[in-house]
Amino acid sequence: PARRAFLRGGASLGALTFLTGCDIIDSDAAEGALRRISRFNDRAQAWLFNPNKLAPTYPESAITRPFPFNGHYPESEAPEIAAEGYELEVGGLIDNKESWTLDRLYALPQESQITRLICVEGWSAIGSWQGVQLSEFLKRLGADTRAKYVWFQCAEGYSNTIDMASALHPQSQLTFKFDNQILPRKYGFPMKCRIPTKLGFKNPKYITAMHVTNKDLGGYWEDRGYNWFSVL
Ligand SMILES: Nc1nc2c(c(=O)[nH]1)N[C@H]1C(S)=C(S)[C@@H](COP(=O)(O)O)O[C@H]1N2
Ligand SMILES: [Mo]
Repeated sequence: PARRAFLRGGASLGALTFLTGCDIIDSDAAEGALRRISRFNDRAQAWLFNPNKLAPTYPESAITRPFPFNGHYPESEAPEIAAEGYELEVGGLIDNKESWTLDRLYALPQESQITRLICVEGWSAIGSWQGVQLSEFLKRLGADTRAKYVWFQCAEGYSNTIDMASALHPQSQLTFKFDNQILPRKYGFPMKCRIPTKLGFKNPKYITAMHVTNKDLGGYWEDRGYNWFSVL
């Protein structure tokens, strides 16, 4: 039974003690065991991830207003990026390494989604986002989609590494607008990546660079012990 509970993604304290042979309130040993279990969960979740399963979508009337801001700092300290001079740097395992100005990005075919953002801190909110499908953008870059990861660098030092299957998921979006308006500063101007199949912290805002890679370059919260895969 402990094993089954474990595979459902949540191990009880008792099960953890049973599995790891260490007292959970105690020590570095427990911390190390938790990290190993977390990595195990990441692998299990990657195997279980169904690239065709869609996140739920909602009507306009369900949009949360005002939509919350979140970051590891107060809203007043959110990066302020000037549209003029902004360029998205692209690199790694792609054919076309030319940077993207906002004009070029805005000219890409766009689609819309009304989905729920779920934060590990214990809140969720429904938002409306518009942008280009990440898979379509990767295609235009001539990306090697057999590569394992897509890595995002953000203006204030935040970062994320996303597995390629999730990057290619039909609802994963390079997002330029919130509620049909140019993305406001608090939601990540000029660009965020919306991945409704993943927790909020796997949705980078203020993106300045994107690389296709076979190397796991980690991320801000991942490096601090959060589950890497963080699927919903
Ligand atoms: N660049 C950057 N992106 C980020 C964060 C951040 O601190 N910096 N926080 C993440 C977290 S934890 C959440 S829940 C969402 C919040 O997005 P919102 O401000 O649009 O609600 O952004 C994610 N992306
Ligand atoms: Mo979050």
